[in-house]
Amino acid sequence: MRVALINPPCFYQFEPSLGLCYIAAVLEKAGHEVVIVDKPINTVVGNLSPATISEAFDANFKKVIEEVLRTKPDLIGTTATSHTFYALKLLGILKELLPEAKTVAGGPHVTFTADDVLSKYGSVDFVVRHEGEYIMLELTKALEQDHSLEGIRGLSYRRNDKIVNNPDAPVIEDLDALPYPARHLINLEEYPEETRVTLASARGCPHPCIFCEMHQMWRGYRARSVENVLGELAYLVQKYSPKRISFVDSTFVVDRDRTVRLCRGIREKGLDFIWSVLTRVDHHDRESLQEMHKAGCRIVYLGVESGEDTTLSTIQKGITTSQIENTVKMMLEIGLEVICSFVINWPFETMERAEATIQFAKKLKSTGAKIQGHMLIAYPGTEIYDNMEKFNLTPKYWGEELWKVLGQQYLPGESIPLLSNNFISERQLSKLWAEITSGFDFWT
Ligand code: B12
Ligand code: SF4
Repeated sequence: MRVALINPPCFYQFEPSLGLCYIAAVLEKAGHEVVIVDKPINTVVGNLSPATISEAFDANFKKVIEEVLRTKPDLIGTTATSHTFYALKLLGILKELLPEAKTVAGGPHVTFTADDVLSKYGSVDFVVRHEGEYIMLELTKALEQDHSLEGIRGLSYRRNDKIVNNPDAPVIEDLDALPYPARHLINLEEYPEETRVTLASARGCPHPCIFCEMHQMWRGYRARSVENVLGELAYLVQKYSPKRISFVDSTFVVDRDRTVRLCRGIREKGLDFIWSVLTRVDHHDRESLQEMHKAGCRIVYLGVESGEDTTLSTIQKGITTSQIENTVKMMLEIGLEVICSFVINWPFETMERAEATIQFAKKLKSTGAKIQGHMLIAYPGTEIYDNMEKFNLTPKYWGEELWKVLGQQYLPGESIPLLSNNFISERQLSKLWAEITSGFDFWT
């Protein structure tokens, strides 16, 4: 079967989609002909005018359509986050041009909104929930052999105008059994040199933060074996000589001893490359951080979220401000570049409390850390999204309108608070946003 997998153009697209590469690898292994249609907008947002970025977006949108038409696929798939929900419109356009082709959407947004997607977008035939590899394998088989879709767990579809959500598929326990992602289907040269090579050493997260859908999306935490990860790293170093490899694990250090084994393995194998991780402030100690540094880790993105212990507890982050300060200090002493990510406008946050977070962020900045600031967004699949009232949050936009606004969010100057809480007025939110954009290093 001929399959086209689309990574929709987006304003914030400096890494390729590993998810599509994984699906493509599994399908190719089963003998399918796969293309990944990927037209990244290679811009650093903020450096170009909104008009230039919009032009690039429109042009790449057209290029995607043209390439899919050239491919003449039997099945067209797209990945969709809440920010690239417009990918479903793209499927609509393609379905008109290629009416025989079946269409499927997957990814973190549609996993939790399958009913909505299928009821509002007649051009989407299937939604794949959670991990897509084996579900897509079953779907292609069923379509080729004209088999029933009933037994395909993890699949949502329409039958006689009714939406059917088959039971969830089991999680992929043995991640080592998956082939390496089919990066050869992507033109990595179109991505910035530092961020074009990515790797996932694990899936999911064991923590219950109320604003994050990672534990729901991946249903727990599963790691690949150290040997399997080292094998992929050796392959990547040999094939791409990457300037840097970005680990995209939701939270890199969950098992400190595994991290140390991985780091020692990198050195024993003589794998010479710089790498970055996303992680938390706990699960580390000086020795494990030193091992990371010795093995080439140079950049650490830390989910810090708030400068207030009460908020950290409300959002179930499971860390404290003193842990944050100690870990950041230790990381900076070891020579790591530390980028601390904060969120403003938490449930129950008052103006004073938000200001306290901003002061805390500035204090960390004065020690040498870089600061990233975000306004709270409630993503489907999170506890916050499911319990707006309980958390005293009022969405400014909802449903389709919200996804539309999110899709435009990376146009310079377009970022705006999307939720208000009972304790901070709109005017105060604008003030906070101004403080973030003027005082922090990065903001979205
Ligand atoms: C690397 C990364 C990026 C990269 C690359 C994005 C990409 N296209 O993969 C960059 C830097 C560009 C990026 C940007 C952003 N990201 Co980001 N990113 C990640 C991260 C850390 C890893 C993604 C990954 O490779 N995962 C591993 C692969 C195997 O999983 P996957 O891509 O989800 O794919 C699997 C399934 O989703 C499914 N699937 C996915 N697509 C499809 C398509 C089909 C047809 C099928 C059948 C199945 C399927 O099957 C795949 C294989 O199992 C995730 C968190 C995470 N750990 O997943 C956040 C995450 C995806 N990002 C997120 C966000 C919010 C953003 C940004 C808005 C930036 C920001 N402020 O944080 C932008 C928006 C960009 C966009 N295109 O929407 C959110 C999305 C939430 C949501 N509901 O939309 C996530 C989930 C983080 C979080 N916890 O909130 N991101
Ligand atoms: S915010 Fe980080 S630690 Fe919390 S659930 Fe998400 S990935 Fe895990």
